[in-house]
Amino acid sequence: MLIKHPSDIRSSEITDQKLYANRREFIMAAGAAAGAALLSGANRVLHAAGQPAPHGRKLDGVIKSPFSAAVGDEKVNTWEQITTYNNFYEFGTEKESPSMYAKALKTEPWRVRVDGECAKPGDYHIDDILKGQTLEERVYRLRCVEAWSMVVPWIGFPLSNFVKRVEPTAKAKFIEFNTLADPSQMVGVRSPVLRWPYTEALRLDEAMHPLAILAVGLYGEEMPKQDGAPIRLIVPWKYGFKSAKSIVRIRFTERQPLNSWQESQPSEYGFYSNVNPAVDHPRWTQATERRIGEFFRRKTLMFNGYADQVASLYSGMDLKRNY
Ligand SMILES: Nc1nc2c(c(=O)[nH]1)N[C@H]1C(S)=C(S)[C@@H](COP(=O)(O)O)O[C@H]1N2
Ligand SMILES: [Mo]
Repeated sequence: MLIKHPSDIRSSEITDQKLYANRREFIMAAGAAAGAALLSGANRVLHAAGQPAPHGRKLDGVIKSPFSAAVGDEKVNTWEQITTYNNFYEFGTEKESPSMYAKALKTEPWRVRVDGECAKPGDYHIDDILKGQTLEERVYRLRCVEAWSMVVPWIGFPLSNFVKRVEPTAKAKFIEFNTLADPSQMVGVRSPVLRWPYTEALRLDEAMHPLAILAVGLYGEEMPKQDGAPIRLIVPWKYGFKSAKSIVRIRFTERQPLNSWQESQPSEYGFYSNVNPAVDHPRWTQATERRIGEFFRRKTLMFNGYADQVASLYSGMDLKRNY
């Protein structure tokens, strides 16, 4: 995320609405678009190694959730887009890297350690975590802090169900998530681009919100490795980096944890990281976004379009200060 990708620069230049103000400038814009098309063609050749995930096991008993985003004019992104354009720094910093290297991730057996301020700590096997949960398909917008976005048909269950089960104590105010950090399976962990293990956290009331889910699949199948198999967090009203992948530890704390991104660049990545078109990233605008697969930029929506459901969590808070 620290690296500005040529594709991002390009799309912001060619879709700047001001360029269309008069005919002369429109012609200039058309020229830029042609150049961009050539560039993206070259990119495709350079990154030909990016491979869509192989299809996995079908998940049974999945119901459609009423919490899905009303997609309307928004198309759900394709399997290929969702599994070749990823952020998963444990497998490298290029968008195609996870699709190339995540094959090495061993997802069975998988346990999640639960500890800290809760009455039922322990090592929970993934089958045990899933026992008794109804899996739901939730079509959510994913908005990356890098100003691109996707629409993904996740499959999962409310995070709150699992939190209730492990009984946080009265002292628990935050919940922290850690990703596996095994350099023998994850080539990216050999480079110090972030502090490993990848660490993200939520306030406990955010974690209890019905929109926050633990996801175990997408498009009706078990989670592709590049998307965070076998279990990951999805918090749709926050920038994508809050949604930690391949979770091996969940910890309840009294104090606010320090997230990996916040630690690496505190001026750029705060604790809350709510999607907010009014608060720019220091190096680029958050007012618009490029939906993967689309040409024109879209306006970014407050809380990524989930304001009606989540705004009350932040009433009375200054969201410019608490970015
Ligand atoms: N462990 C881990 N989780 C992570 C990341 C990462 O680098 N490592 N990247 C985050 C970012 S920046 C985004 S935008 C989303 C991307 O999810 P996707 O690749 O499934 O679209 O995953 C998030 N979760
Ligand atoms: Mo992101």
